[in-house]
Amino acid sequence: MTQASAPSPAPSPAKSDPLRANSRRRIAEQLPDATLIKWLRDMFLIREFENRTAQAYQQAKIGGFCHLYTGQEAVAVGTIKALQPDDPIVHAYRDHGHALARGMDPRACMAEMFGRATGCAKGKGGSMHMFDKPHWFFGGHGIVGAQTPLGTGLAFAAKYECEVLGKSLPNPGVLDGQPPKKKVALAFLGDGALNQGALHEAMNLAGLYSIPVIYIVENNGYSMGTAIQRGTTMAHDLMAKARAYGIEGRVIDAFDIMELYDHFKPLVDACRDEQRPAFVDLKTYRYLGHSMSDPQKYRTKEEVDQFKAKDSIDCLAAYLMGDRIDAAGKPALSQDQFQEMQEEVRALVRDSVEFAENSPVPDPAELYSDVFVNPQPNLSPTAEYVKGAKNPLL
Ligand SMILES: Cc1ncc(C[n+]2csc(CCOP(=O)(O)OP(=O)(O)O)c2C)c(N)n1
Ligand SMILES: [Mg+2]
Repeated sequence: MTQASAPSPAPSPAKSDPLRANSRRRIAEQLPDATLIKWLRDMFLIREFENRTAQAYQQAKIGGFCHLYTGQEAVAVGTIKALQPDDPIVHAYRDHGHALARGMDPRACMAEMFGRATGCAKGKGGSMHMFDKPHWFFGGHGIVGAQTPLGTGLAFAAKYECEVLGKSLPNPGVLDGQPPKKKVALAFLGDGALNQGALHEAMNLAGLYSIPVIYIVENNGYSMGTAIQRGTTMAHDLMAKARAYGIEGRVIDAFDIMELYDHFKPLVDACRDEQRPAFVDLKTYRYLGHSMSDPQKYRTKEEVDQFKAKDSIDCLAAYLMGDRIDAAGKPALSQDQFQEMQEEVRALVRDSVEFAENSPVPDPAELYSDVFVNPQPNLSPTAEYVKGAKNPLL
């Protein structure tokens, strides 16, 4: 069988790069200790949350599909911290980390996985459907690539509010009632979504109408068990796909959160300012299987270990406790402070599990609420909508 794309090597761990030193120097100058310490804490929260999720899954307390984010934490934290709090975000199904990085209460996130009424989607979505409107987090989507047109639509809506409605109405914010302003939407996708038609239709419109959406490819090298170069053309130069739609972007090493932020933040600012799209190929890696059941025959333990040696959390912790020192030689973070941080996070995650366990399951009457198609109108609180009397869309 022939392949159209040039052969591309298996994913390789980030090489030491002189540019990284420049990134660190810029970030060190721009950002205070407290900000970097918060990044570390947020990445550690995701790691710990996923550990406890795995445990609860093995104990059959969580059911359904469940995909852990362990290893990719720097992507969610480093990109989302570059946003304004009301910039919209959409994601695929490996979404717990993004929800937490965006500020979702860990209790609501864990309870959702436990299928409890206190979950962020009232326990009806589960692991793949985290949703948090106050934080402008619009899912959590299970169909590969399906979220990318939604992200494009959210960006289009924000641009339309700002450029069209904003000129004619005094306070027209449709989604939040706030005066419109320039926004950027993030549409996260996996490398496996690169070949979905939905993505290409969305990118075409984004290029055509200059829509301020950033397509973030979390390129962890695999789509389930298929290595990227086996299933995707131009795997060695994904930017070619964006260039075809007139969209600019860049490749960023996403193992080092400081380097990621250093390159990503200016891109967000430019897309906001110029109201235009972008596309980024973020090199990352997942440490665990695709989902909870994955024998991982498609890769070796040595390959995984090579990436673990570049762990984002270890790297930032080492920087804060070693390299980043003040004039008196004191590190930005002491061993004791790091210990305290870990204990605080562990307690928070334990609390989220207890909260989920002690929460009620959804009322059966909820079964047909908040759904588009109601096969049982007589059993549903939305019955009147279905009969047409109160349908807000008619
Ligand atoms: C349209 C569609 N096709 C197939 C699937 C089955 N599926 C679920 S996850 C997945 C792999 C996606 O990999 P990638 O986008 O790289 O994300 P990652 O799991 O690496 O985060 C596939 C094929 C699906 N959910 N939707
Ligand atoms: Mg992937």
